[in-house]
Amino acid sequence: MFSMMSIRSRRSALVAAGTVLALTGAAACSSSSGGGSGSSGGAAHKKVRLITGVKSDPFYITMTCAAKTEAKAKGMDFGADGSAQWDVSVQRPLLDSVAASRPDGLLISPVDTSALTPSLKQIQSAGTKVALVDTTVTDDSIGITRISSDNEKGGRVAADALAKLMGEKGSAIVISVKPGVSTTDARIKGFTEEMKKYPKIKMLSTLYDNDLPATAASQIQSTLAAHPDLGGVFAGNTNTGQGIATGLKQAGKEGAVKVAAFDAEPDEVASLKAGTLQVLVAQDPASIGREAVDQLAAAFEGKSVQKSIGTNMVAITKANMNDPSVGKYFYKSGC
Ligand code: T6T
Repeated sequence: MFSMMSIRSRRSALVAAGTVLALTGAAACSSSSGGGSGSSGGAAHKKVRLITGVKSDPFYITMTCAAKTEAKAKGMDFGADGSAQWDVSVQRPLLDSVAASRPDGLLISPVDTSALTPSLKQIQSAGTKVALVDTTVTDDSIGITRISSDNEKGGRVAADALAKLMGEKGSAIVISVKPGVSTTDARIKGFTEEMKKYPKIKMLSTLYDNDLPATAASQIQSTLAAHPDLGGVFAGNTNTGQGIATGLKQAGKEGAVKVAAFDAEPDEVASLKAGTLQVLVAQDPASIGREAVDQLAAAFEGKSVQKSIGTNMVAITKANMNDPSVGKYFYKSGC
């Protein structure tokens, strides 16, 4: 259960409502849409493409479903695709092929903060309006809008929740995707900084699983073998959360080792219900997709565009998971 508290940051507010902690997204600033792809008129019939980080990932499936519905309502010619795995060498050819089709707008979750920037600069200078959704790139000149959760804040929420579950003592570890992913890097930053408030919790070195559940499963088992006092784990995203749940089950440590995991895809929700995972920091991928389409439409219509938008997150536990206001944050596996 979470006590009432309110924490405000530049882009979002963490407001507790009963047992549900909600991060309220907010528009940080707006700028004129400026030039464009040379295409005139409104949003109708504009060619818009979405490239997600991993096509089979329920976070991105939920985002795609919402973006598709919003684009259809605005009469856009919308298409979506995604990498088969979290890898620049897989996403780059996808980006280059979409670029060759000269879309009016592109929504993309770049799988690296810099490797794809040359391709993104090229597509943007050819006139395509780019919206960065979920992940971003370091180069601020990319993207007329950037829409994501406040991932650093979400990492802090996970740290406070996990510390309380651990009785504020023992060893803990972070397992995440790979360095150079803007979202999960921010989560780790927030988590590790917040954990410094709990001096009796010893943080072990962060491990990376390349977004492979099987790797996360074996990593948690080898960590348990080396550190029998392991009391807590922070899982940086869905596949990591799934893998850690599997590894704890295989080690017979369900519930003994507390886990705070990012996201709320079906397997994670099932593990929360089973008591293998204890906290899910759920994002709002549907709003990310919807807002991105709306910002592209505004740009096509020559209206002002919000340069960055923070979307909601909610900390979900077994105690509040049946609350309808929380259930709407569970991710989909299809639409
Ligand atoms: O956590 C999400 C997303 O925010 C992150 O950028 C990559 O992993 C997910 O898609 C979940 O697998």
